[in-house]
Amino acid sequence: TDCSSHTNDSNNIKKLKRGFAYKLFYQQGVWPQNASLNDYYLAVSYTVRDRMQQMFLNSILSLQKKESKIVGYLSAEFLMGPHLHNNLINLGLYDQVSRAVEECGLDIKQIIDHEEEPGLGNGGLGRLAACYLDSLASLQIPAIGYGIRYEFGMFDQEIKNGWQKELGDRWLQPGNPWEFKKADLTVEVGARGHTEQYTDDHGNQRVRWVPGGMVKGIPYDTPVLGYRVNNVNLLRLWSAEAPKSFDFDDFNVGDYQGAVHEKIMAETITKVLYPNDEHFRGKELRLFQQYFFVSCSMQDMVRIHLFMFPNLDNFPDKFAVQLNDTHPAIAVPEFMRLLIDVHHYSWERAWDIVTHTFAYTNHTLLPEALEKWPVAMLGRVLPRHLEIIYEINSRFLDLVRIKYPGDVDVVRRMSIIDESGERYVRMAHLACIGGYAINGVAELHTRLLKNHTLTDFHRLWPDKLTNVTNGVTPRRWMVLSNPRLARLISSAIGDGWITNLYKLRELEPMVDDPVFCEKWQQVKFDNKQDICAMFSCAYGPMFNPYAMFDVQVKRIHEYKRQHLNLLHIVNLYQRLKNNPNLDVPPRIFIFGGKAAPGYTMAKLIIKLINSIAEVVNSDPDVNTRLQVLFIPNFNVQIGHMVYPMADLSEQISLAGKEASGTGNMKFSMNGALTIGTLDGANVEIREEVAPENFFLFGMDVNEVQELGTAGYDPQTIYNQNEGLKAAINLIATGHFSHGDRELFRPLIDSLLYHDPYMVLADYQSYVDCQQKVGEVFQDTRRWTKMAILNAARMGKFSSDRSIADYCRKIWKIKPFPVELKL
Ligand code: 26W
Repeated sequence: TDCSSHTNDSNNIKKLKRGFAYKLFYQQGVWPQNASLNDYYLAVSYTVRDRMQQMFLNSILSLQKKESKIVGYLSAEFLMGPHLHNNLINLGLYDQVSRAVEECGLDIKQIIDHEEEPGLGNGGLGRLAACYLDSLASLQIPAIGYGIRYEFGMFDQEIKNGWQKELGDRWLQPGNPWEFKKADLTVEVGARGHTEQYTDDHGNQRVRWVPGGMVKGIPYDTPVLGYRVNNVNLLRLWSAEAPKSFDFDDFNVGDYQGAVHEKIMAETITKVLYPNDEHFRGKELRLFQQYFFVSCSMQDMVRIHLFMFPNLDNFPDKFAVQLNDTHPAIAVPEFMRLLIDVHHYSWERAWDIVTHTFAYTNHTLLPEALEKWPVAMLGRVLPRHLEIIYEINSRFLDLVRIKYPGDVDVVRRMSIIDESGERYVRMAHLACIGGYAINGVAELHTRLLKNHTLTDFHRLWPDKLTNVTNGVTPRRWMVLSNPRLARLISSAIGDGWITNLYKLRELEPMVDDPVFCEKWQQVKFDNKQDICAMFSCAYGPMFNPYAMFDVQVKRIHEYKRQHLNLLHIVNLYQRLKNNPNLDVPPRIFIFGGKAAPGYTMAKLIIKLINSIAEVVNSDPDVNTRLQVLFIPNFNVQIGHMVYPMADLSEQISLAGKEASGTGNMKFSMNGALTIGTLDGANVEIREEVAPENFFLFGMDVNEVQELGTAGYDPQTIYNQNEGLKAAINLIATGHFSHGDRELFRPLIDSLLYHDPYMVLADYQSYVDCQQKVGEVFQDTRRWTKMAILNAARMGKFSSDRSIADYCRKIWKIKPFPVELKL
């Protein structure tokens, strides 16, 4: 059989090569000798895509079976990352395609790296949606991810003179081989206009919305493979187009300019992803983006449902619709409108269907991130929806009044309309009221939702709010990005861990096997060397793979406290300058992440990182033991390199601010130890790996709260802590800015006079903890044991577990394996 599988292999490789040549010739229109790398990337991708079609079409067929319930995952962001590599892994074709490509005289890595990643998300929330699509397919749960096909995704970041510069992300330019345009599934979406009452043919009083304008929504489908299963799910992204471009007859008689203008206006709707993470801005175009994709998606699900059933009575049995944060919460009034105005349901029956359809995931506690649209704006853009929201609210508040007689304050607090000043529609309230389930994304986060942010809703409906702790997919974040580690693990315990991450526990006894431990260290070392080699092009051969790689990659935000990390670096720099014999291991501090273009303080933090790097890296007194590196343009692709090479993972947000974090999980799975606060999922990670394998520092949520009410004064701390004072003063006096004392003043002043995220309060605890980290790192055997135990205990943080929780607790849906028939 060995021999026959070998001939199968070589047969398949022959077929793959023929596939490449065919695609080059017929699809790309080039001879192999004239083909560019892009031609080859496309030819290989189309060949691989063909291998998915059988499963894809059979899966679509099975969606149309009455027995299977479908998850509709509504998300304004899907940060998928590159497709080719992932699809090769999920198909089990990596080795064969790699050899076929090699026999064409090319390198599979080159081809894989050529892909322009679809960065249609800001960070955590968008990447979570992508991990969940992977797990849904792998667990054989029928699902459609619905979102927006932004023409420009997350901006590309360049660092110029230490500052962030934003460049447009033209990801579709080279051609996207993974999507199918489905022109025949186009839908129409209205905007603006007015509503009117009328009497229908049967004498019923009805309302209709007469939109002022229409746009077309065109779906583009991307297949989402599961890991070694036949199930292929669907990512359906909507693109906006003008309805009758260049048709001058109807409205714009002979008005060429006007017609073109209308077309341009329509197409701006899906032009660009808003790059603001955790900060709400009430931009009208953003509101319409949200409504646009939600309306397209709801119409699409209704169409699918009516293809199988005579009416929408049983819609909630067929679809579980998840709202990924409040960005798609306008789905609640939109579905009411479709049911009442279009399908002529009564309010009561429509409400019953709606409230058995939606479930809402909350991803943030930051007040500035909560979406609230000015009533006037919402009424202008979506007049019918505002009426429906008012009616939902009025009926809901009646219920509240009956539950809490005489309590006018609770009515004011729970109302969908915020009437404390200018009137706003609170989207979180709409999502809570319009669905049957609400969830937070980590135990601590859910507890805080229950006790603070959503406490009134929790009191009203005690069973509605539950926790589903986030997870990440081990396919992309281990198998794909860390092949050395994946091979080592599989050679020790088999490869069952890839689909059942709890199996990593079988690694625990290996901590006493010195050979295994050495191999583990070698993997980490090789991963570190890879990245050193990569950066030697840009920086010269300065990075030392024996140093500790201390990494913080995530969006740049004050609550995540990159500047706390910096204060420690400056302190270490001063100690090294003062004492050349200081007994600390060499360390490279690595940062990566994007700042929202309008977030001045975050951009200043990036400048400070690069300024410190400039001084420290060129100072021969310290630069053999302390280096700082800012990796530009952190995205999924760079994440593939970063998580596997890290020794230390920085998860240092102020307790109570990070809803969950998911980078923390990716690091730990790849054998990094965490220095972190008791925030988000750090709490559960520490619980799983055991306290002795986690570097904990800082205040917990209660202490943060107590300090806040007692009155927090950062200046007192500054005055009482010599090391801290010296570090801040060094920055303030212009040591890292060529003597310029003004440059970093806004940051320094913010720390000294406000310090909203209590950086100074946690400073000493952080520095002390970092001291301990350094000591443990010098004991290589101990560090390695801790690292292995971290990875071994990451079972809980597979997105497979998260999705299984959603299925059981919220969606009430079971696996539905796809069978292949020709
Ligand atoms: C409207 C402005 C805006 C835009 C994006 C507000 C909030 C967001 C996202 C919800 C921000 C986000 O990505 N939140 C992150 O979600 C992750 C997945 O649950 C969590 O792990 C992170 O802790 C949370 O910050």
